[in-house]
Amino acid sequence: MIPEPSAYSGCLLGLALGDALGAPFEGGVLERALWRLLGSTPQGLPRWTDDTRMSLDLAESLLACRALDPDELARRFAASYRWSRGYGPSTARLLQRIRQGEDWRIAAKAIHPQGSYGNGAAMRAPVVALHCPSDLATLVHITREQARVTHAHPLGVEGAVMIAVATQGALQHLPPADVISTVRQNLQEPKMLARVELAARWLMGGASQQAVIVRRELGNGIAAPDSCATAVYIALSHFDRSFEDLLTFVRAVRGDVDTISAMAGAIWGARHGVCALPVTPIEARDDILAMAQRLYVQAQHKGKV
Ligand code: R7I
Ligand code: MG
Ligand code: MG
Repeated sequence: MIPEPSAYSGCLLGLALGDALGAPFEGGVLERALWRLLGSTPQGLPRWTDDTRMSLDLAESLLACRALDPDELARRFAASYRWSRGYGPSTARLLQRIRQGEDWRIAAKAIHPQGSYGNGAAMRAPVVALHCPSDLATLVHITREQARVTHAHPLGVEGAVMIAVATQGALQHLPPADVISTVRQNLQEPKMLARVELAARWLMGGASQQAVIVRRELGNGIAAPDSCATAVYIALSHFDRSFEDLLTFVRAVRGDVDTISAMAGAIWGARHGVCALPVTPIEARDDILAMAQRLYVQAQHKGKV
């Protein structure tokens, strides 16, 4: 089943809103001070960060190539890189190397021998679910391939799988228990499994956890194992609450607020659709909505052939 166009807009705008509205709260005192200088467009709108930039790059690449082309994607990521978007340190170095002509297969393992386990491949993974909204096996395959371009470490790849599968479940209106169980079935890394299993137990138990417990048990850092299960839990446990409540909760969890809000916001937006999101203006809001509709048209066309 191809979801409604509104789910597409909700997912991509939920990601960008989470990113732009979460970015002022990311990290410690220094990061926040820097974002006070960088965090507005010339028109005074909240700016988004690397999370949304890489998601739009992935969307543009999938639309242009009609499939995943890792070489084209690597070139696009590198061309879009701007330090002022707050990229992770290893990803910033990697993209500069690709821009200088290095093959991404070599660059991706030059900084960390197994590749990065940051959450940078997971934060853009909702776009893969929009490209592939109903076929789970293909979703997992494409998600892994797009992750390896910048985050070859098994934990970086598996974080992306977690977010893509959760987004597809939300697009398909699966109940939270089914979403988390499908996520669980597609993981192998013990570190990821342990956190998803805990999140599943919390969701089945029904009682909401406090932010301080979520931070301690599921994490709030920039490594994929410290933020992906956190985002999935927050999204699913807020399905019957508002998007604003979700953002407030992520702020209380602290840490990588832009990315946890972006990932949770995409899953929540996929489930509830664009009309449930705040009308807050952010950088390039209309372009994001137009991109979501192009992804919808492509998925609808693919579904018919
Ligand atoms: O994953 P990435 O692109 O982005 C992470 C965060 C997001 O919150 C963005 O919003 C942005 O704020 O940054 O960033 P990477 O630089 O690939 O990974 C993040 C960090 O994880 C690295 O800078 C390292 O400190 C650490 N890291 C590793 N450390 C040791 N060994 C990632 N992989 C390794 C590793 O293999
Ligand atoms: Mg960011
Ligand atoms: Mg971040």
